[in-house]
Amino acid sequence: MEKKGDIAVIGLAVMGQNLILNMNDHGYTVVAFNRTVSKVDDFLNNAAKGTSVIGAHSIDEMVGLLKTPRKIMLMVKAGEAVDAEIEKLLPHLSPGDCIIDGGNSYFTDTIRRAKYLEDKGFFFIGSGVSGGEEGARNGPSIMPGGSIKAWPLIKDIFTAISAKTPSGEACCDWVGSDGAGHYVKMAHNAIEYGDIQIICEAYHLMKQGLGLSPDQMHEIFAEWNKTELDSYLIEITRDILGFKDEDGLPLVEKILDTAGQKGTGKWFSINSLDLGIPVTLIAESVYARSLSALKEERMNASGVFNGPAKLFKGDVKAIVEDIRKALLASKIISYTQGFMCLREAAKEYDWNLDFGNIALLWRGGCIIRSAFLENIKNAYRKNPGLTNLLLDDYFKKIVTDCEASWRRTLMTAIELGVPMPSFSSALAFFDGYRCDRLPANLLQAMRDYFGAHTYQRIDAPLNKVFHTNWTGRGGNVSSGTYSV
Ligand code: 2AM
Repeated sequence: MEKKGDIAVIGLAVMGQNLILNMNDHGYTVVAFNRTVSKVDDFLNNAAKGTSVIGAHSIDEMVGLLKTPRKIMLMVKAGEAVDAEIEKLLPHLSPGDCIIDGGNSYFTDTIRRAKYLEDKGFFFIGSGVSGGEEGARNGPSIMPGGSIKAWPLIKDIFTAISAKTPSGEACCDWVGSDGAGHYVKMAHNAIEYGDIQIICEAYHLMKQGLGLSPDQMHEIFAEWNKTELDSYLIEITRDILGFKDEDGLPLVEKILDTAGQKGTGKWFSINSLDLGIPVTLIAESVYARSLSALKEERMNASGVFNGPAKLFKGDVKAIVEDIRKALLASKIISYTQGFMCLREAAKEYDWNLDFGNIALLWRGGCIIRSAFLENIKNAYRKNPGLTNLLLDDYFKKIVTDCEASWRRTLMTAIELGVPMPSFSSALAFFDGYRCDRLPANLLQAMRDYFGAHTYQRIDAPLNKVFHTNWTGRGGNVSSGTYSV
C-alpha cells in the first residue's frame, strides 16, 4: 500500500521547504505541494532528495495522499494567497480536517478565517513561526492558536520540530483561540523592532559620542553578552562589529543607513493605539526606521545644522557601563510595555493568554531569544496575576540599580547631540508610570475650557463630572458626546 502522509505543506519558498525537511528529520511523512507545480519536482530533486517527502502535483492528489483527519499547512504569502488557497482546498476536504496557516498573517484575518472554517465544520489554526530560515530548518519558536480541538492533531509534530530551551522545554505551546497565535507572533516581531533599535542607539552613542571603533565595540558587545543582556541579538551585533570586508575594513560602516520594514512593528503600534496602551518604545523604533529612510532630507539638513559636534570627555569605561545598564533598563521597559499590550489584547479579544508560557515560547528558536526571557517566564510563573512586569522583584531591582546610569546615558547623549529616541521614550514612560500625579489635570482643564468636555475632581466622587464657565462667556452647557 502506498505510504500516506502525516501532514501536507503548501508553499515551497524557503520557510516551507525548511519546515518540511525539519518534519522529515523527526520521522514525519510530509506531502509537499506548491501553486507553481514545477517547484515540487525541483524540491524533490534537490533539497528533499533522499528524504521521505512525497511530492503532489495537484491539490486533489495531495489530499488523497494524506491520512485522515487531514492536516494541511499553508506556508504562502500572507494576505490574499491564504484566502485563495483555502478556497481551493475546501471542495476537497471533509469535516474535521484542519488547515494551518503558518505565515505572517494579520491576526484579524485569522479571527475571520477561523470563524469561516469552523462554521463549515473544519478546523483552522493560525500559527506564528519564528526564527527565519535557520529556525524553520533546525527548530523554530512556534505560536499556534485557533481551533483548540485541532491542537491534539498537530501537537506532536509541532512540538517535535520546535526549538528547545537550554533546559529542554519545547518553544511551542497552545496560545489561545482564533487569532491569538498570530497576535503573539506580531508582538514578538514588534519587540524585536525595539530590541534592535536600542542596540543601534547604544552603538550610535559609542561611535559618534565616544568615538569608539567597531573593533572596540566588538569587544564591548562580547562582554555585554556575558551579562543579563545575553541574547541572540547582542551576539550577532558582536559578530557584525567584528566582521571585515574584503579590504580588511569593518563592513558595517559601509552599509547604507536606511532601514526597511515589513510592517509588523507598525501593526503592533497601531493596535496599541487602538487598545490605548502606551507601547512607546516600539512605536519610536518604527519611527526611527521611517526617519532613517529619509536619507536625502537628512543629508541636506546635516549641512544646515551642525549640532554640538563634541566628543565625550569623561571616563569612557564608566560611561560604557552606564550605557549597558541603560540598555538593560530600556529593554525591561520595552517588554513591560509589550506585555501590557498582550494583557489588554487578551481582554479585548477574549483570549486566555498565559504570559509565562509566551515568554517561554520566545526563549529559544526566534530572533528575540535571550536569557532575559527566562526571568520574564519566572516572574509570571511566580505570580500569574502580575499587573506589570516592572513590579516583579527581579525587574524592580534591576531598574532601580540601573536608574542613575540610564539618566547619565541620556544626559550625555543629549549633550553630545546623539539621538536616542527609544532609550528616551523608555525613561519618559518609566518616569510617567511611577508618577502619582501627571499634568493631565491641566489638560482636562483646557479641554473643559475650549470644548466644555467636563472634568472630575479629586475632592468629589468619580461618577460626578463638572464644567466650569472659565471665561464668564459662552454659558454653562457641557459637551455630552465626548468620551474621556
Ligand atoms: P508560487 O511559487 O507559485 O509563487 C511564497 O511566495 C509562497 O507563496 C510560494 O510558494 C508562492 O507560490 C506562494 N504564493 C504567493 N502568492 C500566492 C497566491 N496568490 N496563491 C497561492 N500561493 C501563492
